[in-house]
Amino acid sequence: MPEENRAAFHRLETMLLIRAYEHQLVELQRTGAPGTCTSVGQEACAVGVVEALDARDRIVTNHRSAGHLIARGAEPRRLMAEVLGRVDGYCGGRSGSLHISAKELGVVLTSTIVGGELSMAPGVALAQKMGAGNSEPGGIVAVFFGDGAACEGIFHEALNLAVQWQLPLLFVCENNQWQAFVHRLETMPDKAISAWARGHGLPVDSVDGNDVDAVHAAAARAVAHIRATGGPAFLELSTYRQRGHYEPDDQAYVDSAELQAWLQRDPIRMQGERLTAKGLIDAAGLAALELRVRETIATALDFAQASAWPTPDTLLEHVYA
Ligand SMILES: Cc1ncc(C[n+]2csc(CCOP(=O)(O)OP(=O)(O)O)c2C)c(N)n1
Repeated sequence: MPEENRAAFHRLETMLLIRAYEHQLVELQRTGAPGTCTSVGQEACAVGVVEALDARDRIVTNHRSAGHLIARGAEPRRLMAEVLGRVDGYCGGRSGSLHISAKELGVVLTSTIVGGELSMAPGVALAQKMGAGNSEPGGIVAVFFGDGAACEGIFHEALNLAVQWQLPLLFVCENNQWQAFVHRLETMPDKAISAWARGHGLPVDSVDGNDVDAVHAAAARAVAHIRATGGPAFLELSTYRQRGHYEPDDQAYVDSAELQAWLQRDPIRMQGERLTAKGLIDAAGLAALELRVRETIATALDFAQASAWPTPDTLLEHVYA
């Protein structure tokens, strides 16, 4: 199979895996497990961008991080163990879904403080540039944040610093149209995010965030620019948060016509249709792929539920003071 087709398949399977993982978390939450903020509908952003990074690179992410982690190669069973607070989780069960970090994957941190990721990413990028700490030569940093974070002052501070200090930093705004329970058009003019970024004098690309191939192509261009110049680049990915802000959320405030329109452009559906149109997959092939990811998630759940709770005598371990 040509490389291009293999990549297209891999993107579809990774998006399916992210979706199945998050749907499992939603189910778990209904039975009393800790709630999470899912990225359902935004999988193409995570998969397209993370695939353009390499092992030297670092990721700084936010409260919708499952896609970024899974696209980076995180094991769903260890993620699930983390969310359930078990010792086999990436942070020994101490972080839940909102504060995960995975050093072995180069995922430096998950910030649940909106804009917190933007305040820390320039520092991580400066370390990469200086060859400090655990950085690797030539490595860059990708920071993921939402349209709500783009309304905060730190957005401009981070962009200004990255441009002035020429930091190897890829800004990735997942514009999912929502800021918790507020539609973004109540807080900003349409098309504001890219315009604001452009004002800081760095390359800016606005892309259909539900088209995984388009996201990947734009991310690859941005990463190439950062590696060639050492300076930052910016991507705005237009997408849609299909589920609520967190679980459970009845989405009573959502315009159902808007939601339905975006569901027609679901990123997994679009990639499935693209592969089908190329004759690379059929309905049976899609069903087999879906079955495979469901089995992976079922095994992950068994693993997570069988994992032990941290014991009280470890309470003060990993505490920084
Ligand atoms: C500084 C701060 N203010 C408010 C909150 C509560 N909060 C959590 S997520 C969120 C919405 C963020 O919107 P956006 O940045 O667009 O990200 P999205 O949730 O859409 O992915 C808010 C207001 C917070 N965690 N941190």
